[in-house]
Amino acid sequence: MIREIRGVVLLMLIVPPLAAAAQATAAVVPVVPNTQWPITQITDQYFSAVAGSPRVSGSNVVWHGHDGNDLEIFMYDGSTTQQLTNNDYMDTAPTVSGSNVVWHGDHNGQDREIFLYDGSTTTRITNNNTNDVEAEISGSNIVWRNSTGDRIFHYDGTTTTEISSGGGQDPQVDGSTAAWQNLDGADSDIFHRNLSTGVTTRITNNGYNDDLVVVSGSRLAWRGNVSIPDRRIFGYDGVSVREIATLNNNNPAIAISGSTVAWTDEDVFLYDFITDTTTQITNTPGLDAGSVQISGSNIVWHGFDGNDREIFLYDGQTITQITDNAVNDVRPQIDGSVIVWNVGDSIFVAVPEPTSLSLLAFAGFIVLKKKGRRRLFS
Ligand SMILES: [Ca+2]
Ligand SMILES: [Ca+2]
Ligand SMILES: [Ca+2]
Ligand SMILES: [Ca+2]
Repeated sequence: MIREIRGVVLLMLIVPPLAAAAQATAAVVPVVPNTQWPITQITDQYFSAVAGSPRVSGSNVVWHGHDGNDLEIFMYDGSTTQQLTNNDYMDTAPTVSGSNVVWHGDHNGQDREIFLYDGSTTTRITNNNTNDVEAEISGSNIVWRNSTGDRIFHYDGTTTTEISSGGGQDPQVDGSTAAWQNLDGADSDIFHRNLSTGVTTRITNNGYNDDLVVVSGSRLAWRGNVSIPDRRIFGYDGVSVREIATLNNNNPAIAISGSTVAWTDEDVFLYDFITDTTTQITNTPGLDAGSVQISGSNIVWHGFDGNDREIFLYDGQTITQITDNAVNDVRPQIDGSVIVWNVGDSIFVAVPEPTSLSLLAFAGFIVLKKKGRRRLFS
């Protein structure tokens, strides 16, 4: 009892005042069939769903697949598939930013190291005797966790810097901001670092575990495990912490892009940092939505259609049901308007057909180009 009271007092002292979570507006959007997003299967190789989704940046899709001996890294560039590794060790968990791909491999069958493929050559970023894992990349900034004391490292294309000296997990990076959760001896808190200035800021300091952090520019969102069963979504706008939502479900997926946070809490919800409003996008109780991802105004997730899981896309106006089949389509990722996901051991990609408007613009461009040429040579 005394401990409980102490805990409450402590919480009141160290938690900065939070804006109350805004009431969600239910703007439940009707679902339309997919008429504009042709689907291509890009591999039917063995794909370990345990290691996570395929990842996408621009039109580049990366994944690990089995070459008959062990796992290798593959990249599909929108038309052809390239095998980036060919060795005797397990290359897994790739992620991509532009033409830069990072992953970890258990080099020479020993501990795991981080590798970078820059579009032409592959470089080993780490060289030690312990596991380097959880690599993420944005532009030329790479972050990862080393298993010795759970230290977090940053590589800027030239230099490696230790950005957490211990207790770090789940590093994320976007542009010049890194974020991660870090144990403070009692529980985990959220930290972020400006990778340009080298300044690290502790975002939370409370008596419970904060995790699942996502980052977009200087904005963050994460889950606060306030108590059992009180789980909430919090956000940081670059200046202060705000409470975004109280969850019904303990295990949300959380994503962020620009000023928008998306999460699943059985249904799909959006929060906008600028307007400070929450919108409920779906209303299918019991048909749990999961694996939400966001890029700009495009949000993807998988949801149960009553028979199996399908991929859905909300573009700010309409929900399009991307898949409609009898198999489980799961773990979508999106960058721009390119969506990737997996079905069992296979990976699929959907790229929208040019709209009539962009076809017109393209036709206009050809006409202008021809006119220009004619003028040039006449
Ligand atoms: Ca290999
Ligand atoms: Ca290592
Ligand atoms: Ca905490
Ligand atoms: Ca399906």
